[in-house]
Amino acid sequence: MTERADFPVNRGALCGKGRTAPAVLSSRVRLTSPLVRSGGTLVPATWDEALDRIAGALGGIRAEHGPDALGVFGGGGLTNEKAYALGKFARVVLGTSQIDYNGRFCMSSAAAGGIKAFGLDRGMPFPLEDIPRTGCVILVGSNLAETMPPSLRFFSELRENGGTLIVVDPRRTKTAEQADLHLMPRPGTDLALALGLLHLVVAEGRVDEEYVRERTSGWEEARAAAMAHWPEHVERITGVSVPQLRETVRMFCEPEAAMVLTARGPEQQSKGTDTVGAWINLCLATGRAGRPLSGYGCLTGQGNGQGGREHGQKADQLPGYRKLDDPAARRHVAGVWGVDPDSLPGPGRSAYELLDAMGTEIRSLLLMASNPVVSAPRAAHVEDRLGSLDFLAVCDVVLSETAALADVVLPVTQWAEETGTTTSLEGRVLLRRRAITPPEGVRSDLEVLHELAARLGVEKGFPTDPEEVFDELRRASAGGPADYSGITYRRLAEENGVFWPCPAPVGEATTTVGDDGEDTGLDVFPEDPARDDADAVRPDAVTPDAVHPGTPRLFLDRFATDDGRARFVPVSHRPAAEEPDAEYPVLLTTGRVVAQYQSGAQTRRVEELNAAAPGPFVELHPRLAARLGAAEGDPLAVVSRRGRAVAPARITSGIRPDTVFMPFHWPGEGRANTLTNPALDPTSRMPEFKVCAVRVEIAGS
Ligand SMILES: Nc1nc2c(c(=O)[nH]1)N[C@H]1C(S)=C(S)[C@@H](COP(=O)(O)OP(=O)(O)OC[C@H]3O[C@@H](n4cnc5c(=O)[nH]c(N)nc54)[C@H](O)[C@@H]3O)O[C@H]1N2
Ligand SMILES: Nc1nc2c(c(=O)[nH]1)N[C@H]1C(S)=C(S)[C@@H](COP(=O)(O)OP(=O)(O)OC[C@H]3O[C@@H](n4cnc5c(=O)[nH]c(N)nc54)[C@H](O)[C@@H]3O)O[C@H]1N2
Ligand SMILES: [Mo]
Repeated sequence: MTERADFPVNRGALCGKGRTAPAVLSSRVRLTSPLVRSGGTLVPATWDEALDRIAGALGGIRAEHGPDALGVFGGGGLTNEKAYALGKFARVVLGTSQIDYNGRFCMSSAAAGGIKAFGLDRGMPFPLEDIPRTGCVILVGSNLAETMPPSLRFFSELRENGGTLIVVDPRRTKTAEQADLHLMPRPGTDLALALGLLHLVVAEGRVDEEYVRERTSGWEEARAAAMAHWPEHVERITGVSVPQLRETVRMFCEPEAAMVLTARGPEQQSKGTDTVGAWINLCLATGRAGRPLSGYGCLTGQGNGQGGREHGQKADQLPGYRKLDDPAARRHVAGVWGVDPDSLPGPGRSAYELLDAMGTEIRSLLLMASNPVVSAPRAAHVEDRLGSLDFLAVCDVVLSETAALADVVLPVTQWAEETGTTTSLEGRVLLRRRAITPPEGVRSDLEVLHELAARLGVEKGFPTDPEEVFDELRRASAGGPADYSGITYRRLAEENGVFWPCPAPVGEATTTVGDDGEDTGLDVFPEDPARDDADAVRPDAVTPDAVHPGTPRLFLDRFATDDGRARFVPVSHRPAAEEPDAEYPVLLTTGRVVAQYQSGAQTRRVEELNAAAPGPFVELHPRLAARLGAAEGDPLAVVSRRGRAVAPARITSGIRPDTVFMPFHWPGEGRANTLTNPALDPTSRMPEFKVCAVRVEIAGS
């Protein structure tokens, strides 16, 4: 793999997972033949047999139980093209409303918070390159030293330039070690923390009154809510001392510009949306949004965490970040798809709710790019529900724990083996050309969808060429919040990515480029009447008459709300869905280590990474260990209301004494998600991965 030193997102650096990715690709463990279940075991089959079996099963279940008995589950690792095609497949071919994806477990709270406040969700409204030039960054619940190692340099540069870094994390992580100030709140209390900071901002007269007046709405209510959160009260809830709260406010407010960046820590809570709202309120009250080098951003997760949430694999969404229940959006997208708007189903269940309905309302699942047996909350229950389906089909690169339960497994190509676009956390659309030849026997997800559609009676509309899919995606997104219509493969090849929104010049026909780089002469935008009635807000609502340069920085003139003002959200603190009690006295939080990726389906199959991170562990404070009589390496049983997991003790003073931490990368006995609580955020439907109550004991004693 080659590294590009000039590339702005990672500046040529690749983290350990990136460097070892080719090992995954060439590995013996790669699936290269379809598998079908026969007499209880998975046996190799031809592609035709496997595809026929899936189409037959889905068609049969639909005839018997109706289209909403067919579930579809996608992933934020899919390219934009594949995510788009999967959403279209569900609605047009299967006719089901029951589609969602693993991004629901990832950035959904930040997305919901951003839409409420700014009218738009783009992870970061500015490029990462702005970070070194701001004055202060509060990093809330991100361990980017392990989860986005190449980005760490932006924060080192920030500090070299005289800026300060504040990290909010119940653990002293590698990231927290870089900080000028480390706040260690009790898990699940970030909402109170942000409210306490806002209280002090008001009390100390640090509100940017002019900004609040001119660029926001809803301040009075939000102010009143924050004033109810006295610093001393917040100290009691969070464990962060009043002097530390004051120091945070001083560091954040004194420089001319500052940022708040959140990641999964505060977001993966049953109040994640409100928590994000509270941090945004802090930015708005201090005039730190929609101004140069200032703003709120969410640090993205998966390979295509941003693009994967824009083009319709979400339960309530149509391409271009349109709403499925918006009549104008339905008309527009149905026009592009050549179907009757009334034939499009409405919004479906969110990821966990969909998985939970398996075996009852949901009779079959088509799953692409996720491994919920390991990664879903209350995983033993999800595993049981998967087992109760009439039919499960999984497309994967390896035989994941979930694929191993399937009736049919299809082996697919992955990133370096196929061309496609992804969108970075900054909204930068990137083109990745196929770099290596896929192993014999595998097909792309696009080919799978094409073949299944044909077998289910839809011959057209599911091309296998990614560029053709992208050109349709452009049309479907035109006029929507995430407008890609002015972005072409040709531009992406020439430029260092293009930031959406990037509308196409109106009236000017754009042409597609064939594989050989020649103009095919096809009009991508024949007069499209539906473009006019899209009423979604386009942030920089200018209609370019020439090539649009893309939008690296959003909100500088106005926010994407109807009146152009950012909206304060009045929020109050509330406890986690499950608080410690006599029976379950300890808090469990979960997360990641640098050498493993997600459910580990791929990284656990790479020797170098396994050597670095061979298995699960329970991180705990020496005081808690002493109370249990546990020594380093002792097997600990962690028990919650959902189940029991066992893993060796890892004792460190870098964690709160009331909290234990487990990484979630492993199946089996040490599976952290056996324990986690599927309590959902009412808006984002995000499960509470980051807080639940447990009891810890020495296993086997
Ligand atoms: N090596 C590696 N890198 C990855 C991934 C991976 O699996 N492995 N996954 C990718 C994906 S999809 C994602 S989403 C990102 C995630 O990236 P991060 O969000 O950085 O990852 P996490 O480890 O889940 O959580 C971050 C931190 O939140 C802290 N935390 C726990 N509870 C709380 C709380 O209540 N409040 C606060 N403030 N903090 C809390 C944890 O201690 C942890 O250090 O990483 C991406 N990069
Ligand atoms: N306890 C706890 N649980 C968590 C989290 C947490 O912090 N704590 N974090 C949550 C988050 S943020 C996330 S993003 C999820 C992630 O968890 P999962 O959704 O399980 O994600 P992966 O492990 O990346 O699974 C991706 C699967 O798709 C396969 N794959 C890769 N590329 C392709 C492709 O192009 N096509 C197809 N068809 N398959 C492909 C891989 O081999 C792998 O089996 O976990 C969530 N679960
Ligand atoms: Mo994620």
